[in-house]
Amino acid sequence: MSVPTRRSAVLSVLTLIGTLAVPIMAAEPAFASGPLRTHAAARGKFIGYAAANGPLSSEAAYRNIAATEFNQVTAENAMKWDATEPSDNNYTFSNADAIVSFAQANNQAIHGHTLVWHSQTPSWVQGLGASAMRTAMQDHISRVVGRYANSVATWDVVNEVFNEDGTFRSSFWYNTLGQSFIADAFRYARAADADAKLCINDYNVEGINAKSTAMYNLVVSLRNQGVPIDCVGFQAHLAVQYGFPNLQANIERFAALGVDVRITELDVRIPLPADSNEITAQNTYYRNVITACNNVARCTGVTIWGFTDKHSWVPGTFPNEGQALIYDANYGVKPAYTAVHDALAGGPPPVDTTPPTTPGTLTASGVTSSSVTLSWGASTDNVAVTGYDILQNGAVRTTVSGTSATVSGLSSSTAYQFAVRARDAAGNTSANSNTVSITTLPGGGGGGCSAVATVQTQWSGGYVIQPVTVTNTGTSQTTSWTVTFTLPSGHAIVGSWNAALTVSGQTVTARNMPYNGTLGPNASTTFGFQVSRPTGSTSVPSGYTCAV
Ligand code: 9MR
Repeated sequence: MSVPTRRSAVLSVLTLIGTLAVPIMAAEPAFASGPLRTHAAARGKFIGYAAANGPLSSEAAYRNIAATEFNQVTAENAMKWDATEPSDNNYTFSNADAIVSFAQANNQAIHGHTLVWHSQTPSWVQGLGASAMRTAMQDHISRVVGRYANSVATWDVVNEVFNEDGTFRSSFWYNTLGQSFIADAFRYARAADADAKLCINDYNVEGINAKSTAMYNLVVSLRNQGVPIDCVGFQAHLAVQYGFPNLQANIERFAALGVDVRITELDVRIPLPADSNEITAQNTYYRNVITACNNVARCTGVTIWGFTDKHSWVPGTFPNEGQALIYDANYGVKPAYTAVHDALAGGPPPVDTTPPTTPGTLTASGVTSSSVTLSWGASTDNVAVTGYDILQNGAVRTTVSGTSATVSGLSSSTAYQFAVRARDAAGNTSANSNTVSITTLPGGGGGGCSAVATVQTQWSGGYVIQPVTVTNTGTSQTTSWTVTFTLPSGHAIVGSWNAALTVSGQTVTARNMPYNGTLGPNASTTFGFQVSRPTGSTSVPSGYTCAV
């Protein structure tokens, strides 16, 4: 028989037993057909449209698409000042209410557009002195935001306050009240609805440029003053002839400030007549906008400014340009629809660069001469924790899915340091946990075992020894064991079970079978055998010894 060396024993038990072995899978993106809103929702985003009251009330095709494809709505005009308060303290909400009702019936989030803007604001406001203008602004915001406090989730509080060079627009607001009208508008809106997300919105701020940098600096300044601003809106009225902005980088820099980013008024116009290259470019622009928003967690979604070329503001503002939306004038889907759909449905999943949180306190227990049990607190992740790396003396020993593990195969009387870190599916790893230091127990007694034999039955010509109980009395796991005993003269082994017996002179050697050689500390197994003996003999074997 060969007693295994420590090295072979160590190698044979070089296993790690993870507990709670239930990996958490990240959600797959939605796929294939299905309306836009299904795919956007699967990403936790909105896909919205700007609602026009005319077709909403009179065209079934418009209503069907609006209800089916979108999970968010912005009133294209119905919540603006000229629509809601055309004369002082004379409020008219019928068009706004119609859009709110339709949205609620179709489970759509409602974005309020817009409270304070230089355009579409009645002349009675524009002619007020500073004090009266501030009061009118406060009254208007209080009344409109208050009315929709339970239905409108997000507001464009101020709209288009910058010039292209980043200076403030010389609007009647700015000229009468100075820059402070912006902070005041946000404070009045917060007072009217503590929960709504409050945004600043503008055009030509999609890329990184002087205007968007002015907006960025204003957001920083407002937040430093404690002004309640939660989000920025990039209108994204794009045109294929002007090139695509560096949108994602710009979204990312705003997101890093801790504000949400919305694409609020997307359309992509084309000089008419459109050629195939321009249509291809339009598709790419739509896809790029959706993808940029997909890629940044704080980009909450994209609203398309309308959805059908039948009802678009573009031809009325830009002569000889148009076809800017994703449905044609007959409500047929255009390639741009497919571009939006596929970017929402089948585009790459969001790039995850957020590491899991650091695991909770790591503790060690159950130290033996060759193993230790480690336990730690679970980490969390913006997507999912997929596993924990166990670091042994600074190097990754293995990765397990649970929050405890037994590390085996250690050398006796040896100092080790362990730490753990969490990882996610994107390969981000958390900071390391605290380090625990342990020293394994001495290995001298690591290989001990005992054998206790019982005479089950005997008769004049023989006997049965059952069980012989083999117990691991050491501190490490066995891989084999051998029991020897002395057979009285004239006795012969007739048969055996659960061990392989060989006889040499009067010495019998019983070795484990392939299936019962492995015994953890304190674990037992049994074997038995039958012996014949000369008539008249009453003796039985003696001198049982066990070795591993
Ligand atoms: O689409 C809107 C159009 O019907 C109105 O006539 C126009 C009046 O100013 O406003 C359009 O919407 C604008 C939005 O409110 C703010 N950003 C620019 C949009 C297009 O002009």
